[in-house]
Order: sequence, then structure tokens, then C-alpha cells
Amino acid sequence: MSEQTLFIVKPDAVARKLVGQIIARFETKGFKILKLKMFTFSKTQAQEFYAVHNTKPFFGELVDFITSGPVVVAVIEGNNAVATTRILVGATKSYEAAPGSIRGDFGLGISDNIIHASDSKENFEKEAKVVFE
Ligand code: FUP
Repeated sequence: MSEQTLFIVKPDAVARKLVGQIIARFETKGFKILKLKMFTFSKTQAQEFYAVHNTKPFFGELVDFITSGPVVVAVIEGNNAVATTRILVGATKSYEAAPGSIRGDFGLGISDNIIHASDSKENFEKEAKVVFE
């Protein structure tokens, strides 16, 4: 079933010049890029984007990190996009993520874990609003 999702190449990956390689993984897999934008999160935008985590001990660190430099956000479309993208992205803790996944191949951190991907259709819609409107 064709659906849409969103991913964000985080500031660590942009700084390390991994944008092209990361986007290429989604294109190679078969996804179509519908939207692509480079921008820097404001604090307010980041707090809204990560609102589900605002009671967690790592919330401050998360907001500081995602606002620390430019990111690249993409909306992509393809078969089973939400779940398949999560598989391509890999486990949250990059140091535990399977080799072959994006986090597994490119990262070692937790807040600096290379890439964000929406975990449900509902969150995709919320996140796309924060980022594109
Ligand atoms: P994910 O969906 O894999 O990006 O992970 P979560 O939604 O669980 O967490 C969102 C972000 O919070 C992660 F990208 C990194 C950060 N985080 C921490 O900094 N510490 C933690 O213990 C868990 C998550």
C-alpha cells in the first residue's frame, strides 16, 4: 500500500556531509522524493516537533541537538513507507543499530543518531505540519 512518511537528516549527518548518501538509500530502495528542504529548527519548532518527549529526561538535550545546525527534511512516498523507513533507519541507539541500517552504518550516538523518521502515519502528519507550515 503506497503511503507517505518523513525523514530528517540530523545536524550531525549534515555536518559530516552524509546527506547525499542517506537520500540515495531511500531512492535506491524505491521511494519517490515528494518534498526536500534544508533548514535550521528554531527552539519553538523543535519543542513542538518533539512534544511527545517533553517529559523525558533527555528532552533538553534533544532540543539543543536538533537546533544545533541545519537539517535536511524529506517527504517520501512508496509501498509501506512508514514501517519500511523505520527498518532502513535502524535502532534508536546508533551503537546498537544493525549494520546495513543507516544508523548502524553511519553513527555511534543516541541524540546524535544521524536521522529521524516518523513512527506512524499520525506522527508523519503532525511532523510535516511543524516542518513545512
Ligand atoms: P527514534 O524514533 O528511533 O528516533 O527514537 P525515539 O522516538 O525513542 O527518540 C527520539 C529521539 O530522542 C532519538 F532520536 C534520540 C533521543 N533519545 C535520547 O537522546 N535518549 C534516549 O534515551 C532516547 C532517545
